[in-house]
Amino acid sequence: MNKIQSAILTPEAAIQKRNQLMDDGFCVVPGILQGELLERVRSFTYDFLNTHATDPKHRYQGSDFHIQAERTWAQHQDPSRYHAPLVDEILDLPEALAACAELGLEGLTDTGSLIVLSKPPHGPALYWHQDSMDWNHPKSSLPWPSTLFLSYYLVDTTRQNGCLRVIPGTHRKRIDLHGMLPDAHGPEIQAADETHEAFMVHPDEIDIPVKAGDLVIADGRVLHAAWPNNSDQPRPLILAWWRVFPFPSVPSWWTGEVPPAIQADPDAPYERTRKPGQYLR
Ligand SMILES: O=C(O)CCC(=O)C(=O)O
Ligand SMILES: [Fe+2]
Repeated sequence: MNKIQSAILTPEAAIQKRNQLMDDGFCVVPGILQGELLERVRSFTYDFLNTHATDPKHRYQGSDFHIQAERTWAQHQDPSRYHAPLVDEILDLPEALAACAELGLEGLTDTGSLIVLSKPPHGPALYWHQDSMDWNHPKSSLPWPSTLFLSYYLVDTTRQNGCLRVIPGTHRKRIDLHGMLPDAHGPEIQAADETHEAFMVHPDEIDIPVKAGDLVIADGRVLHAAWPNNSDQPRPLILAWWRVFPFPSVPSWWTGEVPPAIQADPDAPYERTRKPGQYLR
């Protein structure tokens, strides 16, 4: 019998977090991955990282291993990827899905895999970037997200061991930094050294320190980075991409004016690009 999932957040907290996701581009739901499952995810991740060499081009991300859920592996075996049943468990985690439902994240669909990102002891900072590839699509101008990353850090994070940093609001508002950044995770930034502007300390940035197993939910459009790991311990995380509010749907809870961008032809083809254009004001 399925376990009945009780509420994760009070209704007030759920609205506060949803507003934060809309306004700032991220929010954190504490204590979602816990206990025995957190232990298993930790040992899976440490074993994986101990047995797979990281490519030096991923030194700023620490690593970039894509691990498919068993259910997608059965349909599509991509030789550049790995697979594990634990991925299905993480993507289906009832507490995470319940928290997202309480936030009102409608039409949420996983992409069938997750990414193991390490940050080894004394690993470098991660450069400023945003991960959206949909900047040619009018949905990129909408106040609500179309792509989210959901991550769990597997150790408590602080500025000392390389916590996440965010510049709130940059999922919808262009700032000076946007003009200085190469495409996320591309050859240009991978070849850069840490004097590049993408490693700057920005006056509007904030730290997002979390406890191991907290669920970090972020809009794929928001500018984010991570501090260097100045500790003697690794700072791994697992990150999964999700689609939400499939275009041209409007959140059921939306009370504002419906933006005209929603009228665009949902079937019109568009070229993927990581460069924000006319849809970022
Ligand atoms: O290392 C982190 O904290 C974030 C990783 C990230 O944003 C990325 O790899 O795109
Ligand atoms: Fe990222």
